[in-house]
Amino acid sequence: MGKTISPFFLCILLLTVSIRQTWAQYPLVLTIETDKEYYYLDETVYIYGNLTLEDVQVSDGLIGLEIENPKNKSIIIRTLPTGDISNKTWLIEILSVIPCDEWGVPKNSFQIGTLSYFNITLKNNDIENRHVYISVNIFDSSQTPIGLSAFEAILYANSTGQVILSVPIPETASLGTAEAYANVFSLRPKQAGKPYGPEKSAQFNITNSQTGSTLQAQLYTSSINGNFNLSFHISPYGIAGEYTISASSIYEGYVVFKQTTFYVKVPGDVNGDFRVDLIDASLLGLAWWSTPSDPNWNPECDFNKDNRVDVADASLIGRYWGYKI
Ligand SMILES: [Ca+2]
Ligand SMILES: [Ca+2]
Repeated sequence: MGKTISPFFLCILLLTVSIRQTWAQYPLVLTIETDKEYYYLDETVYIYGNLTLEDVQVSDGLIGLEIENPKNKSIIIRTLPTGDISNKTWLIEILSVIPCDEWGVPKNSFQIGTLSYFNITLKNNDIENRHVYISVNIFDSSQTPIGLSAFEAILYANSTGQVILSVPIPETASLGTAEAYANVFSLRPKQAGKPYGPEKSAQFNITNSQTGSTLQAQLYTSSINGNFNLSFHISPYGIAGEYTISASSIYEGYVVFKQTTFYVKVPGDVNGDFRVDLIDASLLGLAWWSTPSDPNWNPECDFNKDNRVDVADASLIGRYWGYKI
């Protein structure tokens, strides 16, 4: 009598194969990218990504994002939705963020060179006490991140809490309508902390001593069907070098953490030593008036990326002359 495979055994075998296929990859996948590998100071960085659970777009997720400059200082902490999250309830909600003075009295404009304050009220909807990392991140009217402040605390179960965070407004901030984003995480995103709920924002004005301004800020965040994106401007007074983006998310009990980097160069720095000096000027001289088809073409001299090395590029050397880290 020949041996036959029992249907029961075959069934177990198939089950094992299918389980293996399902679990070959961690079910929650987060991608994060930038539109370019490197940027110059005073350019706009565009970050985008996607969240999927078992290959299906997650359209009601939250991504915690943190960006550190080359000196390991955080310049951005934000929470980005991956779609419409308006009907969801959250473990912890930010009820309000109100620009104010140091005593908590509402105030809607701050002078450059002074401290701005933000009164943040949170509510813990959970039956457990929660450790919270609360941050406020401000962007000026040119979408440049200009300040960040954070605070850690325990938020008791089923209760509300309030904190006033201060952020200095730098002298280099653009005047006009600025935006403050309040966020709440279990830990900071860099430490794989997860967003507890959506961010909340408030507008205020940045003025100089003489006059206010009525410029309107435009916000470039949007999300649809599992995708998220964020764009921001790198300050012309910013720091050149390698920036790190950390992104974290939690969805249906799965957690993900991802990091990527981008590079910021100084316009005028041809040889990439983070200084703008005579060496760069002489390299620009060698490539003068060239286009990509010329033998003396040097793309590193074309700072404004218009495929010609000319006065526009020379003026950027002039503008950043003497720059060093
Ligand atoms: Ca240089
Ligand atoms: Ca050029």
